Amino acid sequence: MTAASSDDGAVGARDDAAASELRPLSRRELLRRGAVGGAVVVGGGLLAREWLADPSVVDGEGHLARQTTLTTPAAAEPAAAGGHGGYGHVPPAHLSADALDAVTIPPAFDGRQAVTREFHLPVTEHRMTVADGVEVDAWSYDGTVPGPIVRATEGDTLRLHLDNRTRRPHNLHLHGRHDPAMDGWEPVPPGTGFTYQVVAGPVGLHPYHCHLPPLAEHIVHGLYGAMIVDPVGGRPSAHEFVLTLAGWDLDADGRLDLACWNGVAGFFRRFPIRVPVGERVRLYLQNMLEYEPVGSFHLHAQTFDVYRSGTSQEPDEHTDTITLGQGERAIVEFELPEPGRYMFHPHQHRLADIGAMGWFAAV
Ligand SMILES: [Cu+2]
Repeated sequence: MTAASSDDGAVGARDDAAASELRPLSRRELLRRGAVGGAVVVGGGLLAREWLADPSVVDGEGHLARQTTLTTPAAAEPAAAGGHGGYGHVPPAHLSADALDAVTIPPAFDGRQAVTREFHLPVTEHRMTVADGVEVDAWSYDGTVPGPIVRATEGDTLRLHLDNRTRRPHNLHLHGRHDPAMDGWEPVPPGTGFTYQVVAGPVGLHPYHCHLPPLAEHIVHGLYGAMIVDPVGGRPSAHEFVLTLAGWDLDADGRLDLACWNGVAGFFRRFPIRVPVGERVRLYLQNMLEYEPVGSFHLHAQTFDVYRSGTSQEPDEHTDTITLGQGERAIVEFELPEPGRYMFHPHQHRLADIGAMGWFAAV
């Protein structure tokens, strides 16, 4: 993975625009990138009802017939509170719609099995802009918060190379099943490294995170990520996204000041996640909140299948809200049958109010 720091220290905005111009955009990329550079800008005076019903128009080829920016118009938001709008903070103004793609869209299942997969996870400390006008001292794996999405097929050998480039000890603890000698609770001193080698399993979604005491301090600074372990042969085709719920404690008082899906407050409120109408969507959800005993994911206007921890391929329940304790995770699947915007947020509404509210746009 490439370190993803931009000039001002914002993380997640990968500088690969030039490379992306050299290859045709996939349908998925088209849907995502259509959110920027549109020819028709949604005016600030558009009524909320019109805005909700008109995410954009896509022709039969999947091309955007009428490019429309999906940035949220102020008029479609509830009354502003504290200058931040009704749902907490807004993302940094310089971030584009694809700024979090690297930590949101997982690498595609590649069909390989019984192979060795290597991931390089340097730990660094740096400034990161996590809401409009809000910078934090972030500690990260490979320059992004959350860290890189690790993906493997059950039974693969995973080699995770930790390189501690900071002035304090860190490490990498994997959830899931593995040799206890590779559990990652032992400190990796500053300036040194360690390679964790495990056999990927069981099938599911498993977080990884730093396990240096005090754990809450290390996690709330950004040292966490997601590991997807696919069954041999993969899961049925779907549009896949990883959403990690976590937060930032700006004044070190043991209480979150910002809550985020994938590190940046309000990002998916500004830039809805675009999915095709009627096609299967699979979310890999995990709760890496500190200082909050519980989080959840609630989807408006549609219900979904829940696969708790992703360890079974038969759904555990069908609902519109799933509650996740710290470290818990789930895979959820749904289709959005009608064009429009579908809100999502934790049902702990303080978390939505401080930045963890977002939208899906079915187009
Ligand atoms: Cu740490």
